[in-house]
Amino acid sequence: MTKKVALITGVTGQDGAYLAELLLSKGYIVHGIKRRASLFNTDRIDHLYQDPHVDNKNFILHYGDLTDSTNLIRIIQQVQPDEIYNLAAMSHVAVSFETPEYTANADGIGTLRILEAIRILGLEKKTRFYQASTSELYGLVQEVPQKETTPFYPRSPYAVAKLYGYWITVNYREAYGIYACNGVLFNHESPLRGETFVTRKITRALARIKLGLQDSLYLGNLDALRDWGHAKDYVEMQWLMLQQDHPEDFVIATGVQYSVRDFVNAAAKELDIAITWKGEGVEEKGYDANGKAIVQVDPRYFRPTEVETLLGDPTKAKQKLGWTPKTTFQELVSEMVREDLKSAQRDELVKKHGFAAYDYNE
Ligand code: NDP
Ligand code: GDR
Repeated sequence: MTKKVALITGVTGQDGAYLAELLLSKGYIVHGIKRRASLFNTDRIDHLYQDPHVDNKNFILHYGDLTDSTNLIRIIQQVQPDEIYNLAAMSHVAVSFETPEYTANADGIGTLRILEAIRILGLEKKTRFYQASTSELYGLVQEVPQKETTPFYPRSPYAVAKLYGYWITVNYREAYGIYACNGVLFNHESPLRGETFVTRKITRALARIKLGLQDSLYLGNLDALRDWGHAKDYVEMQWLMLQQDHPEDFVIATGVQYSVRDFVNAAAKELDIAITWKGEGVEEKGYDANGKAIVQVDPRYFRPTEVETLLGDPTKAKQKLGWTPKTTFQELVSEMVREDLKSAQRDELVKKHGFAAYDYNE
């Protein structure tokens, strides 16, 4: 039997790494697009690396960028993929306010470039397409919980760019009969999560505070509410969406909501440390626990327009795809804390033996 061929954009990111692993375990030949960087940027997928000099490789990397049409057309022509997973994006909501034009180019027009490549190469009937859409589309929420039919109200340049990506995917499905789907995924985290997203920032800082490598953690809006799942569970859905008889869009979420403050408390509990809350009126709310870890509100992390609350309704995915999330909030926090404690222990060892440790207080 010939092996299925998949192409993943954003293969070096959190989801890209989990998805590549999943597809390889299912017997796929997996191609990934990585960006050229001045330092190695393949940490998350190094365990999957295969020597380019040996035959019959099933994991192959290509240099590329979502802002370069010629590059995308060439790679897709060469690879002739059965499935494309478009995970690449400038994915940080706060940073999108600093780089709005680039974000629109990569996250919005980048999606169009891939769909056009499929069309230009005459692959409409062969290649299935997954678009990494987001709960950020709901922004200023119009309905609770949010489901596939809830109206969108994006609140950042990132979300507006992703809105274009969402609709161009729907349009190419309807106009050209491409099997194209949007996964509207709510926040999903893991030990592989980027260090500047709030969950990883918290687990990493508290683990270091536990070991005396730093004193404080600076955060923005502690009251923001999110529906947090595990990335490993969510990439399974990305694959399932491309295995159906007809292409459809799906909301993927846990249906349970916690605040940023809840996340801090859950991580502190795992590490058995108490928190002292400071700044922006938090003391007045009676949160000062005189603890070891100082969590301080820093307005620099507030966004010009915030998404205060997100809560997903994954009923359609449960019914049509038979999917339920496997990891609970507590299990997720526990795994992230455990992994960050291991790396803090490595830094502690280095420090004890006379080398300067990095200051990760960002
Ligand atoms: P990451 O930020 O971890 O990964 C993003 C990936 O995109 C990285 O491989 C990055 O490369 C790559 N990338 C960025 N810009 C470009 C570009 N111009 N050309 C090519 N590649 C590029 O994101 P996640 O893995 O968390 O998310 C995957 C996708 O899902 C993203 O599109 C994100 O917006 C979306 N999403 C994520 C959710 C989440 O909670 N994680 C929820 C909903 C949607 P490099 O490593 O070089 O930076
Ligand atoms: P989000 O994730 O914006 O939901 O986007 P992030 O973890 O950045 O923020 C979640 C909430 O926490 C608040 N917050 C902070 N956020 C960061 N990054 N740093 C802080 O110090 C901080 N303090 C409080 C934020 O204001 C926000 O309310 C993620 C990304 O993965 C997107 O790509 C994806 O589309 C959505 O999830 C679903």
